[in-house]
Amino acid sequence: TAPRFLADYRPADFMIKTVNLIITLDDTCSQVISELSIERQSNNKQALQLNGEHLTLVSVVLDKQALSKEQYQLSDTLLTIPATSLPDGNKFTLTITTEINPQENTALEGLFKSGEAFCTQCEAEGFRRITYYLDRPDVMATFTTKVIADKTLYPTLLSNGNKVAAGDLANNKHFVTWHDPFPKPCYLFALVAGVFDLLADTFTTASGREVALEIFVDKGNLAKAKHAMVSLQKSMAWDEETFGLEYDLDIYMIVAVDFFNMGAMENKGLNVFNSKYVLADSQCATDTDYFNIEAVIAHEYFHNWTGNRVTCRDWFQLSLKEGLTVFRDQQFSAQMHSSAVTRIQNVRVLRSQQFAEDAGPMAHPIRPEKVVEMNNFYTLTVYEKGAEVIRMLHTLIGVDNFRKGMDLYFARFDGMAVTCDDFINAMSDASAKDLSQFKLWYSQSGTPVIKVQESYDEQTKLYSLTLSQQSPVTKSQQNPQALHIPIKIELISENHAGQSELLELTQTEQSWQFNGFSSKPTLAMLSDFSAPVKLLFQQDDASLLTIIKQANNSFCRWDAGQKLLMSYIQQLTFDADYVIPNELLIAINEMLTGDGDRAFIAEQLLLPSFDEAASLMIEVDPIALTRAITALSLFIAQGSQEELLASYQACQQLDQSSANLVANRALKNVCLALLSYLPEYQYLVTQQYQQATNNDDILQENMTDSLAALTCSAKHNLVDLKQQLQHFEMKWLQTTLVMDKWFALNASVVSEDIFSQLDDLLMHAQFSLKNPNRSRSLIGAFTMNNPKYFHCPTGRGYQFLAEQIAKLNEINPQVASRLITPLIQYKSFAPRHQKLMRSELVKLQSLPKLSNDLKEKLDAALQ
Ligand code: BAL
Ligand code: ZN
Repeated sequence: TAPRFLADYRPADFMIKTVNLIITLDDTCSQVISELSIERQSNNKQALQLNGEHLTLVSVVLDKQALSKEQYQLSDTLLTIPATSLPDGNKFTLTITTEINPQENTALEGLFKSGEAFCTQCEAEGFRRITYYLDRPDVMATFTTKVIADKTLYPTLLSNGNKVAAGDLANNKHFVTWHDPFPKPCYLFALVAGVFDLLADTFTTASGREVALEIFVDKGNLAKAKHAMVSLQKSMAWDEETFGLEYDLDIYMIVAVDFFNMGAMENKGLNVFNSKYVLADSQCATDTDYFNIEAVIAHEYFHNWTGNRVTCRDWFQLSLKEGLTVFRDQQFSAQMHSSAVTRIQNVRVLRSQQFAEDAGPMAHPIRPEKVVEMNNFYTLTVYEKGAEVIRMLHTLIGVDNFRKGMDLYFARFDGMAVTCDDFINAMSDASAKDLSQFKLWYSQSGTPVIKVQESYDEQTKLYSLTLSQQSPVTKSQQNPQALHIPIKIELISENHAGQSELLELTQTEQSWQFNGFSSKPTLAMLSDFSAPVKLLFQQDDASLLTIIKQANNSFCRWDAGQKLLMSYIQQLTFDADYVIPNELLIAINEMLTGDGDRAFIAEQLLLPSFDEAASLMIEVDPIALTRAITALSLFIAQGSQEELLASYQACQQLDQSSANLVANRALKNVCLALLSYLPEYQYLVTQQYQQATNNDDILQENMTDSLAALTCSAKHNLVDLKQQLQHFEMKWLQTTLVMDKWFALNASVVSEDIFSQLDDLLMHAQFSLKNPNRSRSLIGAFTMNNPKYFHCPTGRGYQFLAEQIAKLNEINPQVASRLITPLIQYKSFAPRHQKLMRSELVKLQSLPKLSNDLKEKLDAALQ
């Protein structure tokens, strides 16, 4: 497929005003009758070109007259009705009948089967697999959908909007008709049919309307939907309080399914969710699962305004809705939990994965300019960096102006499909801030590097700070411009307790002076991580230790610790005999024996991951890096063992509110992870596993603790590991989401025989490449959590990944294309590894039936 360019955007020649769908469900031959009322937009007599893929066309009827085959043209991707076949008037009705095979749809785009249920995924371009349509987000229509299916097999029939009719039909069939009064693009269309348990509740909006809330889950899972329901109610209240945004339909439905490419989908009034982001109880879900469920429920709910009421003009504008909605869900999570810890976790994701993406062959601005396969652009850049761009805007104009800007955005654009520029203009008008330079964040890719130089004049007591910025030069970005970057800093000195400043860096190089320091202050850069940048700033250990102890900003305190740890990892990578200074242990012991927030201390003790470290290094030697991280962990474990043990035990004994329980578990399990490097403490792992997974009192069982113990067992390949994994498997064999964790654990075992284990796992009765969660839990977990063997010097890890991608290419191109990420980023590794990774990519490039998704990435990686 040829690339599409942002610069080529043209408004549609035709609009679709209403869509009447009658969908009769059948496993292998579902019938779709689509009646479209169409309006020509200009007097130019253009042909009508409708998108359609994997469809069998049965008939085309124009204003009640059947068209003969000579009156239209059909290709694999388009139904074209030439101007000569269209009526003279500007309005007409087109009725198209098609047939589709949901059972064979393993790509999980359009209408497909998830287990026994039918469901849909239309974003970005899946609706064209349901019927011929103008499949673009700026074509917005009101939908009425009649779903017909067998009454016994599919008692629940759902679509967008409100239920307007239902009844029985012949042959044990029944129907339900749904009407959505809000015009929407077809990517927000949804249909679900199946047998479900229903958790029902209500929410009363600020203006007093009662909204029915319905969560549909597989039979037997009702109790596991409660957390999702409470999360939804919290999200609805938060959006009213924070942005004055109320829900607009009478009903909000969520359906949890097991086969889903994404995390969830914000279809109007009918969200479809990966069951991973709905189902939880303390026995089978971790604290992280609970957190993520709340965040994803919030994210999809927030889309109702930022995405659905105001949507994207074209897919290049994806960050308009995604960056903004991620920012909104991050703010929500920060208010529901510790804002410091939430921010730290956001930044970890950004620095470990988005920075790597922005430095790799698929680097793109948050508003891409060229796309081959849109599904390849649901990226960390569009989402996470997109959210950072919104956050910078929030920092630059302030919370009150941001709210005014949001109000203006909705006042101007409600019910419309708009652009990122429209959003920024609303923010600029509302705040009277010139954001023209800020807009460059939308068109430049790569992580900017900020060089920091400071000086202090003993005579004048003047402290000077010079910052210079450089965005990367790439083939598609020859001449990057200076960006508008909010830099929040803190100056720590004896006579100034953390003086905070917001600097606006707009030039390539810029200086600031600060008066009145009796001695050189210590600079804490990027409070709250105020911009998604890398710093080039050599700060000595003493300064970092000062920041750890004295900075007001908790992010800066955490970040200084990470910098210290990172500098030791780097030194150890070059020199395995490097002697780590004891000051590190003193700082760690102070944290452990102090009375700080336990969740925060847990973050401080968590070493930079392999990916985080790698994204900050050049030509990473993965073997040396894994060794360095192990050496540093061992050093801390040995040097702080008494304090770690004391903290571990103290956390276990505390029994307070549930927020504290989560923090206690976080700290306890970081301590366990470090202690488990020492053989004399490995009994704790066995003990914890027993208590958390095999307890006489079932209420004491806890998945966070169980998984933490198993992770230690897998990392050190402990003697009990095999038995634990077997026990865990038997216990959870019937619980799909927990079995995903089991597959992930198996893939993470650091053991010589991992490759034969992986082969066995692929053959496991419960493994299937057709289920995206399963594929990710085995293949994704191996590549992400097992760097030692993924990067093993023989290249076998790379080969394993490439073999699975080759199979997935034909089963589910979207999943294949996600999983290939670590291979295409080969240029960040040492030449020996680059060569091995590259050779796998070359082999993949010659696959027969190579999907667009993979082809786009392979072409970029190998050019
Ligand atoms: N719109 C795709 C799923 C999400 O970002 O919510
Ligand atoms: Zn989203």
